[in-house]
Amino acid sequence: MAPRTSIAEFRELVNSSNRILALLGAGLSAASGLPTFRGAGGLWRNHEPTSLATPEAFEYDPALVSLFYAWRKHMALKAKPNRGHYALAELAKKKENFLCLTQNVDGLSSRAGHPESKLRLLHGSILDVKCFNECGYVEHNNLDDPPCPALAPASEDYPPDQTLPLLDPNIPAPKIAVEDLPHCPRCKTGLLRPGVVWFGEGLDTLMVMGVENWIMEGRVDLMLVVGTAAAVYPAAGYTRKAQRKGAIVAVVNPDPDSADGLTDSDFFFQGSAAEILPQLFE
Ligand code: BJW
Repeated sequence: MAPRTSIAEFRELVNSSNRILALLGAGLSAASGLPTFRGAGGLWRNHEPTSLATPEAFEYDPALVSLFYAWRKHMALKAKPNRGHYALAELAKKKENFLCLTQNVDGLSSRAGHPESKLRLLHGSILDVKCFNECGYVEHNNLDDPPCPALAPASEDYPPDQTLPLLDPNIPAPKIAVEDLPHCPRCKTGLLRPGVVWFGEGLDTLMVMGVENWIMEGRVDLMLVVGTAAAVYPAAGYTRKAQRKGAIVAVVNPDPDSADGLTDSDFFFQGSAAEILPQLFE
């Protein structure tokens, strides 16, 4: 059966829902000017963004991966939450039994005022910094932009009609010596890396247990899936789990074919999350 598209019907469902789970992805922040990973977000220089999001990539070329994340951090700090972030934050304040799982590391949901107790940062935060050698050093909410002088090319601002040289794949990436990258102040030997979850790394165990418990401990009335290709696990699997607990699933995405695993959603709202979410929760 084709998914329903009636906003009026959906608003009634939101009002009558007791427990609501939301899964957010990069598409939510697209209207804030932050690129997505797959599809229209495109390449970073000539790299697939996901190919830089691995410990192996960092080990192989720490300067390139550090530049990528320094640029992403600069963009996240410059960006402003959009109407979609604010609409979700308001819904979270209104609904007692609301849990929001964001795959985004940009901090925009928090900056929109989303209650922290109802927000789980599945893939960490780009503002956190930790030791790549796993000596245990972690720093939260580091706002250094650029993170060190050698990474300054990632924090340059260019007029919108010009391409930042760093982003032009025809211009060689700046040569940065490993010694000039930020090092761990505790063990002194490890490089500092962003506090995000790369492919092949586990998510925070306690957080995952908390999320699974929340889903299992009662009927989920409504599951919102916003701006994600739902291609990365364990995040992508939460929709099925919620469905098995009775959830009605609603997807917000401009591309109806983007999320292969979500073709059997109950509601589908085609368009930008920044435009659609405020209409859904009015
Ligand atoms: C709009 C829009 C607008 C555009 N409005 N929408 C089970 C099966 C198979 C594999 C695995 C499995 N379990 C684990 C794995 C391995 C792996 C995995 O999932 N691989 C898949 C590729 C299959 N998972 C892991 O490694 C995870 N770790 C783990 O499970 O540990 C245990 C374990 C390890 C190994 C094996 C087995 C178990 C960790 C995953 C970490 C993902 N990390 C990244 C980088 C984070 C840091 C950073 O930001 O750089 O997370 S990768 C990247 O993908 C990032 C994102 O959060 C994530 C999801 O992307 P998202 O948000 O969906 O973005 P896009 O770009 O894909 O989609 C954007 C969407 O928006 C599109 O649909 C657009 O149409 C839409 N859109 N404009 C609304 N205006």
